[in-house]
Amino acid sequence: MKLSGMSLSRRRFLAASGGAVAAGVFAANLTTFKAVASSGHDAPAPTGEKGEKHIASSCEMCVNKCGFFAHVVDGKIKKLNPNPKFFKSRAMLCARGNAGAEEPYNHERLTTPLVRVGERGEGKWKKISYEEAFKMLAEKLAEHKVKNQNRSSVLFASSEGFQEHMFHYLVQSYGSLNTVRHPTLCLSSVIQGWSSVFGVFPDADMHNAMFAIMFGSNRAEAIVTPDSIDIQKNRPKGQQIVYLDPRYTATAAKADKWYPVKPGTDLAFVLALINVIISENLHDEAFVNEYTHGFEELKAHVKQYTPEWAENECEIPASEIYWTAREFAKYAPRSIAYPGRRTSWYVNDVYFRRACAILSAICGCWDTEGGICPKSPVPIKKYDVLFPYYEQAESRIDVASYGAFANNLPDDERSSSGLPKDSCTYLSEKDGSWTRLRDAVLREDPYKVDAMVIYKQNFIEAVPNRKKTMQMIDKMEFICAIDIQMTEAAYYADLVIPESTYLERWDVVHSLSGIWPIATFRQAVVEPVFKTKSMFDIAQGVVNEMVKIPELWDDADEFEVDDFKDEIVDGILNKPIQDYIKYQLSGHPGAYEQMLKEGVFYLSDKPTYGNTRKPGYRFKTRTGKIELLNVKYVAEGLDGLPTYRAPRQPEPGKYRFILGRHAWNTHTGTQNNGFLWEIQKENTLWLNSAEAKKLNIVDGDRVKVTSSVGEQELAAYVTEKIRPDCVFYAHGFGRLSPQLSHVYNKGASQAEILEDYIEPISGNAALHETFVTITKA
Ligand SMILES: Nc1nc2c(c(=O)[nH]1)N[C@H]1C(S)=C(S)[C@@H](COP(=O)(O)OP(=O)(O)OC[C@H]3O[C@@H](n4cnc5c(=O)[nH]c(N)nc54)[C@H](O)[C@@H]3O)O[C@H]1N2
Ligand SMILES: Nc1nc2c(c(=O)[nH]1)N[C@H]1C(S)=C(S)[C@@H](COP(=O)(O)OP(=O)(O)OC[C@H]3O[C@@H](n4cnc5c(=O)[nH]c(N)nc54)[C@H](O)[C@@H]3O)O[C@H]1N2
Ligand code: SF4
Ligand SMILES: [Mo]
Repeated sequence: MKLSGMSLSRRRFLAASGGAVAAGVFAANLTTFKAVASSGHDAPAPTGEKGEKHIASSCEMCVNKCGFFAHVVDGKIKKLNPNPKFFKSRAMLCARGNAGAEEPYNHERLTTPLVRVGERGEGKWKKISYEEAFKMLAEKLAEHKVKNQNRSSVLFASSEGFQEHMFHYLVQSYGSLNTVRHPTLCLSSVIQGWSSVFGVFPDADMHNAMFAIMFGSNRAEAIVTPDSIDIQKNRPKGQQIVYLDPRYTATAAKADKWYPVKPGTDLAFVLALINVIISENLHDEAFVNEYTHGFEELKAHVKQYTPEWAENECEIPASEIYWTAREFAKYAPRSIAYPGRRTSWYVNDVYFRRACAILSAICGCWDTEGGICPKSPVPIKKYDVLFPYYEQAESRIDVASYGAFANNLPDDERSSSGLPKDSCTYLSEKDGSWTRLRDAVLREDPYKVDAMVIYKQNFIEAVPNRKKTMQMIDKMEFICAIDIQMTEAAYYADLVIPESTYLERWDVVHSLSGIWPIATFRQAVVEPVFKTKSMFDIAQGVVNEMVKIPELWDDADEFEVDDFKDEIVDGILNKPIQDYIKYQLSGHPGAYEQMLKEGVFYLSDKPTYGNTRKPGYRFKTRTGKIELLNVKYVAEGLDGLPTYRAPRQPEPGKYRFILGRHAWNTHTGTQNNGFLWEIQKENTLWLNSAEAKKLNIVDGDRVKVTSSVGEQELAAYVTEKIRPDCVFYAHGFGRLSPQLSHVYNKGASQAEILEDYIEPISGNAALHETFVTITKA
C-alpha cells in the first residue's frame, strides 16, 4: 500500500482520536491515580512516624529519572508530585511516575531473601535472612572460582540505574570480566552511528528546534524527558515535526506529517534527503569546509540516491522527500534528524544512524541552539579506587570467541546488511553483546560460564529468543537475582535477594548529562516497608563475607588485597552511603544540602553552545574532523559512507514483527503494578484491516503468531493504524512467572517469538528482523 492510501486513513484517525491521544500521556491526575491518595496502602508505617513532609527524590519507573517531591503523611506515601526545579522533567510526572507510589506497598513485591527448594521454575522457596543470603552468595562465588580456576566463569548481568554503580563494586571485587549490560538490546547502534561521525553521542535540542524529523521515535508514548514534553509544548512556537513510522502512533497524531515508511528503509529516505540538499546546494558550505572530512566523497556517493529512487524503496513519495529536504535546510541549524534511543531495529542500524548524523553535519546543525549538541555533565567527584588484579580471570567470552561466529544471515541474504562475516566490530568491553555472549555461553567455548548474578535486568524477556535464554539458564549451576519483584529472572533463580524500591533507599549521585546537565540522587522518602536493603547494602554484605574466604584472594597480590580491604571495603562500603554522596558532591560547596532540599543540583540553568566550534577543536575521530567519511571503518573493511541495501522481505503470507513502547508501562517491570494494571491488562496484535479480511480475522479474535523460534497467542486488534506488511504487539505480557499474578500467562511475549539477529558493528540485537505468520487460534 502506498502512502496516499494511508494518509487518508490518518485524517480519519485525527478526527476520531486526536483528543484521546493528547490526553493520554502526561495526565498526572487521572482518576486511577487519585486512588493513591485516598486508599492504596493500609499497612502502618514501620517506624510509627507521625506528621507530614515533602521529600525530594527522583523516579525509577523508567530510565529518565524525573524529579519529584513525595508527599508523606505519617510515614506513608500519599502522592508523588512533580518537581518544578528539575528542568529535565519540566514539572511533569508521567502515568508510570505517578503509579510508582504503589511500588513499596505492592501486594506481590519481594520482601525477604529466598532460596529455591523445589526444581528450578517450580516456584518453591524458603525464606532466609539477608545475612544468610550474603554468606551463600559469597560462598558460591568462591566455589565457582576454585572449581573453574576462572573468575570469568561467573557472569554478571545488569541494567542501568543509579545502584548499578554499586553492583559493579561487587563485580569488580570478585573480578569477573564477563559483565553484560542493556545497551546491546537498546541503543548501542545509535551510539556507534552518531559517534562514528561526531566522535560523541549527542543530544537533540528539541526545546529550540524549529524542524525535526523523527524516525519511529515515538516520544508521545516512548517517553524520554525533556523531549517528550518539548514536542508537545513547542507547537505554539511553530515547531514542525515530520514523523516516520509504519504505525500510526500518538506521536503520528501530533506530527505535522506522518510517513508510514516501509519497515527497514529509513536509510533510503535519509540518503535521498542528503542527495537533494547537496545537489541543490542547500548545505552549509562554510561549516562543511571548516569542520568535516570527506564531503567530496559523500557528494559523489549520494548521486545515485535520488528521491525518485528512494520512493520505490521506502514508499514515501519523491515530492515529500524533496519537501522534507528543503524544509530541513531552510530551518537549519534549527533542524534535527532526531537520534532516537532504542535503535535495536535492523541489521543496518549503524549505517542508518550514521546517515542521520551526516545529514545534520552537512547542514551545520551542530553545537548550536536548536541543533544537535554534544552532551555535557555536571562534574562529580569519583573515588579513585583500584581493585586487585586477579590472575584467574579469562578475557570476556564474547571477545574470546571472536571469529567463531558468522552473521546470522544466510549467505544469499548477506547483501541486505553488507556486513562482515563476524560481528561486534566495536564491542564495548563493559557492556558486552547480549545475544553474542549467550551464544558463546551455550557453546562453552573457549571456556565454561556456569553461574550468574543478575541485577535489575529481566533478561528472559529482554533478550530475543526466549527458548535460547532458557537453554542458557540450563547451563547455569547457580543463579542469583537481585530484584524488587518476582520477574522471570528471579523466578528461575536459585537465590533471590530483594532490593528496597527507589522510594525506600538512598542512591548515589548521577549527572544526567545533556544539553542542560543536572545532577540528582535518591533519598529514602519512607523507611523500607519490609526491612529490605539497597544494592549498596547488598554489595557491602556480600563483599564482607567474601573477605572471610581465603580461597578468593590467593591469585592476587597480597599488598593489593590489603589496599582493597582498607580503601574499598572499609573506606567505602563499610561507611554510610551518605558519605559516598557527600564525597561525590565535595567539589561543590552547599550542593549536598541543596540536593537534600531540592533533589537536584546544577551549575547553570542555561545550556551552553559552541564549545566544539572553536578554532582548532579536535573531534574525537581519527582525523579530528566530523567524519562524513569514516576512515576507521574503511580500515576495518566496512563501508566508510552509508550504502543502502534493501532489507530482507517477508515471503508472501508472512509479516514483519515490529516492536515499540506503550505509554502506560516500562518494558517488563511495571505491568504488575496495581495502578498500571488497571489501565493496561493485556497486549493485542495490531493487524491491518485489509490483511485481517484476507485472513478472515475480526477484531477481538484470538490469533496465533508464529515465527521460526516460537509461537504466542493473543487477541487481534484490527486497525488501519499499521501498514499491511507488518504486525505489532506491546512488550511485557505473556509472562512466565506465576508470582506476577496480574500478567502471568496474559497476552503474548515478544521474546518468545523474536529471532536473534544482530547488528554486527555494535553487537546490538536487531529486533525487527523476525517474520511471522498469523492464523486464527
Ligand atoms: N522483546 C523486547 N525486548 C527488549 C525491548 C523490547 O521492546 N522488546 N526493549 C529493549 C530495551 S530498549 C531495553 S532498555 C531493555 C530493558 O530490559 P531490562 O532492563 O531487563 O528491563 P525490564 O524488562 O523492565 O526489567 C527490569 C527489571 O528490573 C527490576 N527492577 C525495577 N526496579 C528495580 C530496583 O529498584 N532494583 C532492582 N534490583 N530491580 C528493579 C524489575 O522488576 C525487572 O525485573 O530491553 C530490551 N529488550
Ligand atoms: N512509556 C515508556 N517510555 C519509555 C520506555 C518504556 O518502556 N515505556 N522505555 C525507555 C527506553 S529504555 C527506551 S530505549 C526508549 C525507546 O524509545 P523509542 O526509540 O521511541 O522506541 P520505541 O517505542 O521502541 O519506538 C519504536 C517505534 O519505531 C517504529 N518502527 C518500527 N520499525 C520502523 C522502521 O523501520 N522505521 C521507522 N521509522 N519506525 C519503525 C515502531 O512502530 C515504534 O513505534 O523509550 C524510553 N521511554
Ligand atoms: S518518564 Fe515517567 S516513569 Fe520515566 S522517570 Fe519520568 S516520571 Fe518516571
Ligand atoms: Mo532502552
